[in-house]
Amino acid sequence: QDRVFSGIQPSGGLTLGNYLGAMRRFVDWQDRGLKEGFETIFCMVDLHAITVWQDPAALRRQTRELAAAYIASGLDPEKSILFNQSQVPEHAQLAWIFNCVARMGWMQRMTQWKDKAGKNSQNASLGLFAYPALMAADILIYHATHVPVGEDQKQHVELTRDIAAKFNHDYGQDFFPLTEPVIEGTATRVMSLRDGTKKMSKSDPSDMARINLTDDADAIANKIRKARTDPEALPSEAEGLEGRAEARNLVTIYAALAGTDVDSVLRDFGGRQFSEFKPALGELAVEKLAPISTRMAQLMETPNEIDRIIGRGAEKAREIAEPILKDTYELVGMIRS
Ligand code: AQP
Repeated sequence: QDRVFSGIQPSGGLTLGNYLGAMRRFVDWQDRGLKEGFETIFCMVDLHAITVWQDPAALRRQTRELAAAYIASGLDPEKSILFNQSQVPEHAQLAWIFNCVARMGWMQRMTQWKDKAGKNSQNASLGLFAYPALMAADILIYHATHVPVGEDQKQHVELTRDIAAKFNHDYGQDFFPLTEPVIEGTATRVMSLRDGTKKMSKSDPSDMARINLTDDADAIANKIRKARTDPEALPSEAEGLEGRAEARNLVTIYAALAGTDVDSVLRDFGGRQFSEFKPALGELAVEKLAPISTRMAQLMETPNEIDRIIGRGAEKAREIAEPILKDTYELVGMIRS
């Protein structure tokens, strides 16, 4: 039986990268799940967010904002399970077991660890190092079979398979599924507007590097106008984007927002200068994002209602997670009485 799980960290304002690479695709999965009869589970991973410092008041606000963004993007709490990670304690409980299954060397190879800990890794939190084991627990506590993610999370989902395989081997049972990362769509890696070789990220120190889901029309248009580009006109075929990371990024964003592909965008804009393309992209981005930010703002006016929705989601999630944790403890040899 298929089951889909994914999550996003409430670690700051959401970006266009989170929307195109993750959220928008979660909605497609929700609809597919309804048609084909499988469950879809989406989470605000607050335990992951605190692997780097989060101000408590900001974390609360960002968690509610992420819930609002999920709903505003089209996730329906009646159709998908929508909840907050720390409200389902089974995630952390299974993560401990996985901390004992996963090997130090596996974690050390993770590029996210290397990028985020940087040269000063002695000062990074232990939680940041163990991040992928908690992520494996998020997925496997539901026996999820498919995890839609952006390109950057592929390595972590592959590690989830390694953890599942080692657990199954060590305890002699085919217990956890070998989950598939699902990386599909036009914009699986949206890049920074200031540097086409860096991922667009909510924690980038420069706000001009990203489009936030809460940016207003002027801010969106301004950021796109100021986005770094080269002086050439747009090519008429995709091969012409080779070695032009910034140009490729803007064309890819256009294609993803318009629901088309890069070739078709270049058919329309090939030979045109950025001075023509950028305003068109700005207009399209505002058209697609404004309804989401408006709906988010409405939802944020009633935080108690958001809390009620995610509390109900957590109850539903626990109904699945509890028995799986119980069986896991059983396999490991822990007494439950
Ligand atoms: N730039 C991106 N392009 C495509 N997909 C992206 N995702 C993130 N950035 C891009 C996808 O969004 C989902 C949630 O990511 P996350 O917030 O849990 O963690 P992250 O990947 O570390 O995202 P950020 O924005 O870079 O957060 P910070 O700055 O806090 O680390 C994932 O599916 C991810 O692939």
